[in-house]
Amino acid sequence: MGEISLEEKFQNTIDKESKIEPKDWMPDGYRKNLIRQISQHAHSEIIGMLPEGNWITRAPSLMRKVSLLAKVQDEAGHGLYLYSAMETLGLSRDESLEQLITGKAKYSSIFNYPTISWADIGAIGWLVDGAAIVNQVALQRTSYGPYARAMVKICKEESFHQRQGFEIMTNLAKGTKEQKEMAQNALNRFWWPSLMMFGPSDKDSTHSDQSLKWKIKRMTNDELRQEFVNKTIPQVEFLGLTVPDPDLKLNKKTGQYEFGAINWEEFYNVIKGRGPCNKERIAARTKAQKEGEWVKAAAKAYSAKKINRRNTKAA
Ligand code: BYC
Repeated sequence: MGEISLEEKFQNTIDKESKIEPKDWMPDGYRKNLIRQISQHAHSEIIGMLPEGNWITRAPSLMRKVSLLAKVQDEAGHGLYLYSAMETLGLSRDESLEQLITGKAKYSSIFNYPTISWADIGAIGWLVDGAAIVNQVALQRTSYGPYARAMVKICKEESFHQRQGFEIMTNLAKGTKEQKEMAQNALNRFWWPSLMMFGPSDKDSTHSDQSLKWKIKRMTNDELRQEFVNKTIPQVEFLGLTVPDPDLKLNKKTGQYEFGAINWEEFYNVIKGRGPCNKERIAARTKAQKEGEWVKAAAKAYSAKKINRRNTKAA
């Protein structure tokens, strides 16, 4: 039997559901595609802190403030796990953050929408974290070890966020007439953007075929989107709310909810930087990076000093 190539060996490892680890040989395209996806995922986590952070000082009670603060901190933690996973592939955190503020790297479209009422915080926890979980549960089986392991921890925390958001929505939906209207209004604005989080339809997705072959992605964009709709509509009904989709219906034969056409023009506008809050989000990140520079410099100088001291002692 002849020798198999590195590429074949790599694909065999993936086909038998073993993980690829940082020091393993991998094709350049696999590395690049993973850096792209993981860094965009990390950027989404930290940009995702902005619309929610907007409500920390205005949360309606101390309990709500504490839980929102904890959620936003969790998102920062998710960013850190993901940047660490990305760094094992050779791109530094600084380079990656530079790509975020220059627009070279994307982040999730959903965070370019404003949070204009308290109900939006409920809707984000319920729908946005809900959509993120559907995707991330599948990504726990992604072929790259550090990414898969980060996902396990992230999924646990996102499930808690989703429950927290649903509880806010339940209180509002079962509250006064004005509160119910606020909940319905948030659902109206966040429903379609949540469906867009899963990316373009399968026929227009550029990376899916290769990512599925390499098991970077385990399900297609449309499969994940359908799963999210199937899971979420019974929750909408429980809340006594309605989704802004006149075409939504349950197909009794397949058990799947069929939904109306997504406005792809809106999606592409948002991911090209023309959404309602793109400029504001990048400006906030740029400011944070500039103003936080001294903290990074101080931390680096401190750790260099510690290493020096350790080396001097050892000598
Ligand atoms: N927004 O070939 P495709 C969270 C881009 S949740 C912006 O299908 P792929 C959080 C795509 O990057 C959200 N851009 O791409 C939750 C590509 O452009 P490039 C984060 C999008 O990668 C609560 C082009 O469109 N989750 O963090 O195979 C609180 C063609 O698309 C979007 C993840 O990132 C979008 N929605 O599939 C706080 C999960 N969709 O790169 C935080 C990991 C597509 O060629 N990522 N594009 O310039 C994934 O699973 C996949 O990357 C996606 C897209 C399913 C999102």
